[in-house]
Amino acid sequence: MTDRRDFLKATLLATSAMALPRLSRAAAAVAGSVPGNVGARVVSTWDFGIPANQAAWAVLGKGGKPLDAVEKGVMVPESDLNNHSVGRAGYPDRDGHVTLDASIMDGDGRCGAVAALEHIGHPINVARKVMENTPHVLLVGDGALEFALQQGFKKEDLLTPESEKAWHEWLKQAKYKPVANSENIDYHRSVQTLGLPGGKHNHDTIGMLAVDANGHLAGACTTSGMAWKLHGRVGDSPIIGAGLYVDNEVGAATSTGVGEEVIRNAGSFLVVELMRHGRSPQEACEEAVRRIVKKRPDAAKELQVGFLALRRDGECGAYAIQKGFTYAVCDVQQQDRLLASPSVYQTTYS
Ligand code: SD4
Repeated sequence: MTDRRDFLKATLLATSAMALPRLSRAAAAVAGSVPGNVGARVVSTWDFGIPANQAAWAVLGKGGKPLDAVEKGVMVPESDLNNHSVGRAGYPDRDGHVTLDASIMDGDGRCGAVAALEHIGHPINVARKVMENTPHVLLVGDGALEFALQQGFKKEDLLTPESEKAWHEWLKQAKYKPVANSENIDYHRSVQTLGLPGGKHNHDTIGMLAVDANGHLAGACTTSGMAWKLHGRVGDSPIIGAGLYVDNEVGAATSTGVGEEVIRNAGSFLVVELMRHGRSPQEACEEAVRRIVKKRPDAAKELQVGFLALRRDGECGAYAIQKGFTYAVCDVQQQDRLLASPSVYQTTYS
């Protein structure tokens, strides 16, 4: 047991999120919405959204395009986990493959995505190339890799020795059980709460939404998906309308948590449509979460899904099934704001 604990500790210390600034989780006040009309704004899921927002702000704050801003922004957690990167630090699927999902969308309807992509550290860049250089929206698996290599991306081995060891540990029990809020748990390297490998560590999805002063929007979402998933499993993050949806007429939404629940409900599209019909960003997120809970009430008690929405006037809102979902807000007034989303249940999982 001690060995295992030491191993986990070593693994955790070796992996990526250490490179990002540590944030005081106590600093996050509960707030479901933040008023708009402050000019450009960028919002992201989880605590690691703060440094990601700041990278996006370096583009957006200077009058750059929201699409460029979100691409640059989400590369921060991708890079951080590579040197650490999403891929390198991300745990593999149950067969030992690190497979990445990502999507990007402009408010004018252009979008691109990759799913189950192996060996490329910045899947968001490949998603953008799919959008710009192909007539398609989504490329998967070997085809996505082939395309990336044709576009000049370099093939990397994304499975670190630490991740490989963790995978071997997991194989001893081989139990798949997603754990709520593991994104922030992993980010803060909370060794005690991680416990045994075998169903945790589903970390590091970032969903980011940006709006410029003219109400032009864009969004990006990138993840290594759920650890220990079946080989070939694809979550919500690369599915336009599930993990991400953006429409300049209304606003944008993104999601994090157990992707299957989001896909079942076309979550991000639903949030945007609810805003189109007059709900505020927070009300829209609340309704989307409620639908997920209503569909599978028993399962919902233990799983996490969080939505984040940004209306074209800059107002943003968030809601989650479980307590513990946080989101970061960045605008001209403040670039490192972190808020705790309200939730259906109040149990703390982190
Ligand atoms: C997925 N929604 O693959 C992602 C996982 C996630 O933070 O959000 N992790 O289902």
